[in-house]
Amino acid sequence: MLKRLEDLQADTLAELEALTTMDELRTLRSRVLKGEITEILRSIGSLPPEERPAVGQLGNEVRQTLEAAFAEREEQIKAEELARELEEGAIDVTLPGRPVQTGRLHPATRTLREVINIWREMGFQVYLSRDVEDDDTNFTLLNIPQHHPARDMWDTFYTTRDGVILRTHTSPGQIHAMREYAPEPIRVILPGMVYRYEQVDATHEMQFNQVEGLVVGRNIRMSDLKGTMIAFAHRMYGPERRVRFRCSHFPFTEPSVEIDIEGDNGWLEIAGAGMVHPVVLKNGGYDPREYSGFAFGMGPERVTLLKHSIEDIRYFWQNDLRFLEQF
Ligand code: FA5
Repeated sequence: MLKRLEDLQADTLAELEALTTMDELRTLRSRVLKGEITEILRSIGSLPPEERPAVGQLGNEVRQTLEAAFAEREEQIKAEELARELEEGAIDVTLPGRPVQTGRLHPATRTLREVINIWREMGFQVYLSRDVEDDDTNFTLLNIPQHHPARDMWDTFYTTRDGVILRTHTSPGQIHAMREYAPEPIRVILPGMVYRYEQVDATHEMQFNQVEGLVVGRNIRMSDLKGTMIAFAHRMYGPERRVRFRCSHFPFTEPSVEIDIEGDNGWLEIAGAGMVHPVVLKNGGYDPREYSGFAFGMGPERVTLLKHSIEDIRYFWQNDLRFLEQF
């Protein structure tokens, strides 16, 4: 029995020296201290009485020695594990950082915001109007009766609901704004998407933004319209930029003009405009004998084409990163 105790101590100390992890140490500790030694000490009762004191004494000594050895080895292993963790998890602070991929605003959104800000600085409020319109507001109330040939100016996306369409321009918002504010004076812009069943080419898209402008008050004149549009062009493109007004026709303005701005690729039409037609003022709730107004509708995508000398409007919605990343 004494020999068994001595062997157990020697073997355990050797195993303790060899193991390297806390898990192994815990397994060994419970096997030896809770298992084998306890078993030996319990069996003392079955020994001849004269052997019992020696075995009991050695048993206790071995247990104390091993407990101390386990405690000491435990400290060592914990220190080793900590050192290993620190080494493996070490951060090399001299490595170059990984670049964070950030998105940016779409060039069309950026110009739209720039355009809106210029109008805001010039005293215009933003008025949001709906994308889905009824035929009346998009056409009839804007002095474009049913079956009138002027409807052909805007190729329309119809819905399955009778009379419900996608707005072909932001001008129907004029009616909503006037009906909300009449008879107060108005100075608003109405930005938003418009939709046209259009033959797509370098300057025409099916879906594009417009920024409508509407000013209504007493004594608003054509010269106010011209001065305002020139002031916008100069704020957007610089004071040297040339602007020209061409006679045109829109059923909801009289007289009507189209506004071109000169760019690297020649003149580009960026807006239609004119003095609000008396019929439209009346439909909006203003007495045309007392009130007058001007309105315009510009295409911010066209404004962007001009600003960055982009040759084709189709780049905007093709989602080609080589194009988009340039902005
Ligand atoms: C209109 O839509 C009129 N509602 C504008 C208006 C408002 C006139 C108020 C008078 C008073 P037009 O179809 O020309 O007009 O379009 C206005 C502007 O939108 C154009 O000058 C152009 O800048 C832009 N635009 C028109 N069609 C397209 C298209 N297919 N793709 C991109 N931009 C377009």
